[in-house]
Amino acid sequence: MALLFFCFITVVACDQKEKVKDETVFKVVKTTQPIEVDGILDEPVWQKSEIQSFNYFFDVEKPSDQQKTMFRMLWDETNLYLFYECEDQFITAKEKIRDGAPYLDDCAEIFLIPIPEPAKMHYGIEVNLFKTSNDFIYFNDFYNGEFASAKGFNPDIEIAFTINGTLNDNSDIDKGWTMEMAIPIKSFLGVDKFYPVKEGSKWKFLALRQDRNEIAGERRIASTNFPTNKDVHDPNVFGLLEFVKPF
Ligand SMILES: [Ca+2]
Ligand SMILES: [Ca+2]
Ligand SMILES: [Ca+2]
Repeated sequence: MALLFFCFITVVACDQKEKVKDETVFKVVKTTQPIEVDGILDEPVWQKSEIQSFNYFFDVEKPSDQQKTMFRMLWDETNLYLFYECEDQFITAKEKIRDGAPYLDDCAEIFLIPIPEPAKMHYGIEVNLFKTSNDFIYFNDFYNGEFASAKGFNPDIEIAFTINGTLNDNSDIDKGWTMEMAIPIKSFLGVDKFYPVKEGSKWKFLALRQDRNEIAGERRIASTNFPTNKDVHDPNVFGLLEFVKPF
């Protein structure tokens, strides 16, 4: 009986390993050069980073809703660095209060689980073009099957953006915007004990963008780097990233 049980466990473990092996892994390259967080992609190391585009859209109602986003990420001993390049014909921002609703604006977002499996929690950071951040720890099943967000999570994120166009003025057609962020690794202190930020560690993540194109109302389009079922907080739709050494 004991042997049977052992075999069963082995098969399950092998299955899970296969799953992990088949998954696309987004490589996050280590930078040995300082990154100036200014919204400009001129550090040579960014050219060595992998690029993911956000090809999975939802709530698209017209062709102009489907706007392109390119996403890059780097790491060093102190920070995770993120870079979003967003094409955008209508650049908008409203929310100015931290932990409010910047996700109803043009907004760059990242959800992170500091282990390579879908836990029932993730860190979320969502930033609009007023540098307003909604940052939280999301619990999928906190109480009676309901989620809850711990919004008291307020990491000291460095944020910079550029705008090629006009903010909150739809009388013209804009080109787009960029956002560069440095998220301190110490924000994950304690929870990173299993897979600390170092070469070879893998984390689950989802990178996304909200795209608001109208000044009035709350209509917006979302796009992600991995396919989702519209529930972007479902950890089962997250993909994998791996921290790798400098090229
Ligand atoms: Ca820069
Ligand atoms: Ca917060
Ligand atoms: Ca927009």
